[in-house]
Amino acid sequence: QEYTAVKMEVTEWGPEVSSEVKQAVGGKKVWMVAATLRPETMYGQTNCFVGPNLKYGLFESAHNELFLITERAARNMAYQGTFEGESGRVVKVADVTGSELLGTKVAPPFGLVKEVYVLPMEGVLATKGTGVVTSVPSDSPDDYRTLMDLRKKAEMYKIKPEWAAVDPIPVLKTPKYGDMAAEFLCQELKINSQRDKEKLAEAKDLTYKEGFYNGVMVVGDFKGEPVAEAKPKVRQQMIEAGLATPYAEPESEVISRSA
Ligand code: ZZB
Repeated sequence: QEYTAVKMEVTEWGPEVSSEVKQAVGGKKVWMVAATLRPETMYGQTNCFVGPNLKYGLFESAHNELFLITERAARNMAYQGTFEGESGRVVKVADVTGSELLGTKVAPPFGLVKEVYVLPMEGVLATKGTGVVTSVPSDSPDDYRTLMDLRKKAEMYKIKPEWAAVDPIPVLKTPKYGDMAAEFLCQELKINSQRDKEKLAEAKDLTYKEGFYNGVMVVGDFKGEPVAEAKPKVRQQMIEAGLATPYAEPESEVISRSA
């Protein structure tokens, strides 16, 4: 699976981030890096998700910068030429848990909203991507449902309501689902919680297919173009801007995950 790893610069730490982490960072630039299969939807980022119970680290990357991702992802990237230096070399400068990161502000690359907050998502898998997920609630049913859950029970999820205040942003339109596919399918399939895994998987599949085959961009440099054509172009622009990097998962893990 070839993902696009999108780099979201940390612009302000949340209230729970430890002084150890801040000290380890010093003045370095820190990127929270999210793996996505939908680079063309990055205009519609409204927040960033982490698993509150997952363990993350800050890892030395290129140009004296740090990547905030899972250790597993750092090991993979170290063999894919993402970091500077010898292949396979991983240097962790600090540990951080997902719950500590809530309320941290990041700058989503190509996002129409320039600064968004880190929020918790229950189903983030430690075994996929970087463990950091960028949220596009217009076109990802998981993201839409999670954002609505968080808005309903902000206190229970230990977030401030204003962190979840950005509404879904239309990015592309399709004949079947309009320009808010995720909301449409969550209503159509009566998906009432982020824990409704089976229906969410079905909604995700439908959204992927309809968007890819019948979607037309409604924002960005490729507005008016089919999604399938815009997808590689947006990806290339992000990579050239230094705001994304290709990321692949090892074959063995892909197989064991779907088995
Ligand atoms: C932005 C985005 C916009 C995504 C969208 C999807 C959609 P897949 O297909 O199963 O490989 N993701 C990435 N890492 C994780 C993780 N560790 N745990 C849970 N979810 C994760 O899934 C790839 C997608 O799952 C990624 O693409 C990411 O969300 C999420 F409009 O990034 B995506 C219809 C889907 N639309």
